[in-house]
Amino acid sequence: MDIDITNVHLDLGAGRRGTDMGPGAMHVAGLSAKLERLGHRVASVHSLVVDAEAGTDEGSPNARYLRVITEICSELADRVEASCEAGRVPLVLGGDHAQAIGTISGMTRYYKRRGEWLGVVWVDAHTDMNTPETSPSGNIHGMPLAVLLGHGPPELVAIAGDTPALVPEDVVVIGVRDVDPSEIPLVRSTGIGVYPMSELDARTVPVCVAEAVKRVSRRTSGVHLSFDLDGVDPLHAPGVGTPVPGGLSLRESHLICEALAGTDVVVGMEMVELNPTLDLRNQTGRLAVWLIESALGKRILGRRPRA
Ligand code: DIR
Ligand code: MN
Ligand code: MN
Ligand code: MN
Repeated sequence: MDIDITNVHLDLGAGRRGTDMGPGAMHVAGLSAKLERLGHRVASVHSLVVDAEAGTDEGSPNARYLRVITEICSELADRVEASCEAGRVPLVLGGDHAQAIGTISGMTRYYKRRGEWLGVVWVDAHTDMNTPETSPSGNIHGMPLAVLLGHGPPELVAIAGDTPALVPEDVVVIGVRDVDPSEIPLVRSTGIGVYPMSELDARTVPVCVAEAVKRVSRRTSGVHLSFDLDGVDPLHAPGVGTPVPGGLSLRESHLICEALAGTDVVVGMEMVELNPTLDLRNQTGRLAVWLIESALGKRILGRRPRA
C-alpha cells in the first residue's frame, strides 16, 4: 500500500504535556524503514503543529484548548481526506487521542460522499465518550469518540460535515477498564460495541476480536484502527499519560492488529498517546511501531496465522 504519514504534534488534549513528541519517538524506532521492508511505499511524511501561542489560552475549563484543537483537527481532516481520495492509506502518529476527531472525520467525509460507511476499532483503556458536560477533567482526549458519534462541542462535531462521522453499530472499543461514571449513560444509550477487559478474560481475546472485526466490517467499506497505547498494559507500554493496570498483554495487542491485517479491511490507522517523557528508553515507541507493522501486514513466517 501507499502510505501518507502525518505527525500530529499535539498534547493540549491531554492532562499531561509530552505526547507532541510521540511521532518523533516512533520515527526514531525506525517506522518508515520498517514499512518499506513490508513492501509498502511511504508516499509522504507531513507534520502538523499547534500555534505556539495557543498553549497559553486554555479557554473553557470544560473543554480545554477547544479552539486550537478544532484548528489542528480540521487541518488533519483535510489532509486525511485527500489521502483517501488519492487511494493512499493515512497513518497518523500522535499526539493525544483528540486527534482522532480529525483523522476519522477526514476519512468519513470521503466515505459519506460515496454513500459508504467506515468501521472503527478503537483500542483503549477508556471509552473516550465524555462531553464537556460530563467530563471530570475537561481534557478533550477523553471526548473524541463522543464527538465522532455527534455529541459534544458543535465545532468539533462539524469537522465531519453535516452528519456525524460514525454510526454506533460500526464502532467497537477493545481493552476498556476505566470508564468515568458520568460517561456511562452515553456509552449505554449509543449502543457502541464495548469489550471490557473482564469480557476479554471470560470469553477469550481471539473470540472477542473475531466478533468485533466482524461487527465493524459487516456493512462498511473499510476499517480504521484507532490505537490508544494506554489500552496495552503499562508493563509493556509505560510511556503513556494515563496508565491503567490490568490491560492487554503484548501478544493480545498484536493479535488485534494481526486479526485486522488478516482480513484485509484496514484502510487507515492512528497510534496515539505515546508520551516519550514518561517512557523507558523508547520501549513504548518501539512497541508502537511493532504494532503498526502487525496491523499493516507483518506476519510471522510470512503467512497468515491459521484460524
Ligand atoms: C478520562 C481519561 N476518562 C477523561 N481519558 C483518557 O479525562 O475523560 N482517555 N485518558 O484516553
Ligand atoms: Mn483514548
Ligand atoms: Mn485511553
Ligand atoms: Mn488517554
